[in-house]
Amino acid sequence: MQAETKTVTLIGIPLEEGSGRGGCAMGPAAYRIAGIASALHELGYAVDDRGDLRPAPASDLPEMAEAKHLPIVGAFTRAIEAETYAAARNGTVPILLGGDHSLSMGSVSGMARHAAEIDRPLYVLWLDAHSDFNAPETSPSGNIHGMPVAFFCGKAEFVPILPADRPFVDPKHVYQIGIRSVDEEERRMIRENAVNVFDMRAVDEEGMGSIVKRILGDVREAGALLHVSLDVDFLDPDVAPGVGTTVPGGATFREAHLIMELLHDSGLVSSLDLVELNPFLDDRGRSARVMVELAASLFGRRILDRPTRGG
Ligand code: Z70
Ligand code: MN
Ligand code: MN
Ligand code: MN
Repeated sequence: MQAETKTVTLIGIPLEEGSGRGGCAMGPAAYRIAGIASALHELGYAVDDRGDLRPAPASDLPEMAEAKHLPIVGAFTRAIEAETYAAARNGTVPILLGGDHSLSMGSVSGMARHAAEIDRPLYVLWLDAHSDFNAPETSPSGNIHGMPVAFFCGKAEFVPILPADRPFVDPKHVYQIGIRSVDEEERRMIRENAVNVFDMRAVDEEGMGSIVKRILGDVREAGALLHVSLDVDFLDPDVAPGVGTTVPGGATFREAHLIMELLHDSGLVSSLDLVELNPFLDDRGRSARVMVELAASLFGRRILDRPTRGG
């Protein structure tokens, strides 16, 4: 069945400056203590832990009130883009251990560069309470973690962070589930750009399984790579309290596990972000452990064997 051992590359991102508060920088340490490497190793993967990226602030990027801590976030974007691209190009699955959600400006851009080189589209599954489609001009907070989707779709014009010829993700290839907090201008942006948004009402009316199977059908048909970005606040605060912006009415433990199991069965996932964990706000490591459990499900931990497509 498995011809060779698949490698996952862990990349720690101690970044919190995109979020407007302290704590997310402790995320990578919490994931390691919660046993992310051993969980993946037990599932049969070779685990290459690259440690934590710690780039110096970029001296060519200005401080901006509309995009706070741009020299730091921009330096991380560049380092993450390069590291994610290299990991994927080497045939491994990059897993970004965040860190706030601004890290996805780098991870998704790195995957977009890899996908373009192998001539395949990149699709993105965004599991979050928020759409994160603000631009510096529309953001009510100036926090860059509310902007990564607009950035990697080429819709948030900053001063140049990455090379001008970088490939963008088509917003029509972005699928968002769990959405329940969107700013006014942001709502207009996601509509204008035709982002595929499944808000909590859609989840309640249609069911998580049906939505995810439909999305995976689109990805398979397109022959695309699939990047998954999991924000802790996708989950209900009762399940995962360790996050700066808790929004009531989130995904249940069971809904989140179902997504991960369907993703694993699909064999389509090329890369993963685990973001917004704030260990300072967590309840004795509970949210860190839930996130590690979800990652393990995505990489094949299961209750019982089931026949899978092509399996
Ligand atoms: C708001 C903003 C956000 C995450 C909060 C919030 C964005 N839309 N994203 N928590 N992960 O400030 O742009
Ligand atoms: Mn987010
Ligand atoms: Mn969020
Ligand atoms: Mn298309």
